[in-house]
Amino acid sequence: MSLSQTQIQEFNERGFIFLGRVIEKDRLADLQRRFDRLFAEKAGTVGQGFRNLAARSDAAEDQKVARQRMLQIINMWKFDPVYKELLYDRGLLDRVESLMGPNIQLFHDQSFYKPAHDGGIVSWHQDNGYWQCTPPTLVSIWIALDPATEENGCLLMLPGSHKIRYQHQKSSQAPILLEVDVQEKNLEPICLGPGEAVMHHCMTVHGSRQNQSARDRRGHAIHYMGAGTRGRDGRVLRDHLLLRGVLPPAEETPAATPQPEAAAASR
Ligand SMILES: O=C(O)CCC(=O)C(=O)O
Repeated sequence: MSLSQTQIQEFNERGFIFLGRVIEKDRLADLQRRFDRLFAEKAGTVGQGFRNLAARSDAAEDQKVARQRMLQIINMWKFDPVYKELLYDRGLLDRVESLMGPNIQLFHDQSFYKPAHDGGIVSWHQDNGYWQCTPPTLVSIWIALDPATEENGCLLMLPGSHKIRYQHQKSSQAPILLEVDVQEKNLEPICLGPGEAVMHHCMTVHGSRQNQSARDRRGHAIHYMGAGTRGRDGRVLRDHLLLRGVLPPAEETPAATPQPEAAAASR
């Protein structure tokens, strides 16, 4: 299902839009089961795409002693065929195509498990503050696998923030997360029902708070890029999965100037 002109306009103005329900009940139950199985398998391990973002760092000793849990599995699709199939979901890709055209690659996907009672935060950040892709036009679809509420640490977005390139600093959390100053009062809570989704621009400031409630908050994000997007080293990310359309021929993708990581990572 393509986006309407009104949705596209809203996305361009605010940097995100609510998509409503994108996953039907039976499929959702399957995704939840597979999510739980993978997180249970990886519990107590470190690495291979799994980590606790609430730990002080990615070092094994910090990961083991962390008091809170904001658990992440990067590249779920590599671990589970149903998550791989989801990458090619026609309804999701049609919406992405409305924003970035017919040639779409996967940047990566990831699942987030913020458990009841001790779920940790995700610092405010712009995704591309870390990814450093060119052009910075990637979009993400974040799908709720549980009700996502203010109590259990739903996503919060800063409307209009995708129009500004904020300076980031390394977070005191795992080094992969970046921090940016936000006026908290301007944040908009992204409350979703299970199977509902939000779509956001890679420059939209977002994050999430602790989960001290009695309900888990599970979510799954797919990050899409226009075919031919370049990574932080200026090279075209040719080896990423092509989800729809075609890759531009190599001769049509002249080298870009690498993004200066230090500039974006310092305040
Ligand atoms: O699930 C969260 O709380 C954070 C998700 C996030 O940062 C993202 O999908 O880009």
